[in-house]
Amino acid sequence: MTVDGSGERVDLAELAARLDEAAGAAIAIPQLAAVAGIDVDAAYAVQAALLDRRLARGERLVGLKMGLTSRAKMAQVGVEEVIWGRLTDAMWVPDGGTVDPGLHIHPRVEPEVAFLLDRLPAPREPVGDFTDAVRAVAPALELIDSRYTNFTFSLPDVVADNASAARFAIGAWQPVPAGLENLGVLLEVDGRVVQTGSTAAILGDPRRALDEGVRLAGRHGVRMRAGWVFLAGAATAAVPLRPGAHIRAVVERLGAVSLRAE
Ligand code: OOG
Ligand code: MG
Repeated sequence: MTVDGSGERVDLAELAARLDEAAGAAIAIPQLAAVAGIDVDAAYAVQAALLDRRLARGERLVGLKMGLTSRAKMAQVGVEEVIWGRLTDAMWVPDGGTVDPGLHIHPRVEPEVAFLLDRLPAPREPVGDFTDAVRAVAPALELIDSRYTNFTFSLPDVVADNASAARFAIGAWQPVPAGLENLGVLLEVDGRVVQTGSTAAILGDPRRALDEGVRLAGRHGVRMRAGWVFLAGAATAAVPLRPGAHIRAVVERLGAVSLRAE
């Protein structure tokens, strides 16, 4: 697969291979978008090629994640655009499960809200009736791990890198609670609160993240399906995942989800 970004022909599959190998070896690589001359659209094509490599290994696409839907996250990484990425079954850690930080480059964790999707409208239409679109809601933790040196990237770089997706855990699913747009969120490390926020930090209302996801993924021909998981984006900045740490995210009225680092 090639594009003519700046007159040069760029092999998008080759860029995907570099990112995939960096993730597999847990060794950071330099940013590649500027050198390769790829824009955001080409970066989403790299992301799709990265998913193809996972599917070829037998992984299954189970949903989508949003990224940079809160000011705290945008400020942390210096990229001011909402992005999205793909989630596979291999990234899913059971609630209370263990992850090995040594399999990642510089893993960070962040508290999120997850939706279990139901009937979604066509990509060009607003989600409208959220109760039709979403079967259940849960507290979630995302473990992100940029494949780039120093966790530093441009917008096309982070898009190509599947929005830094690495692992995620989801707590117990439950009915959509009243006041979803303003629930308190805590991130705890070893029982100590290290970040506090609100679901309001996620585009003013995490439901808006679903609208954005339907729209943005739709632009690239991806239509969300019933049964998929959707991560609305972190409500606070992410914190480094240290070996041995016990991580817990608590969302008011939704309960908690946890994972442990080996
Ligand atoms: C990009 C991914 C952002 C979120 O929830 O905002 C993200 C990054 O911070 O590396 O997952
Ligand atoms: Mg996230």
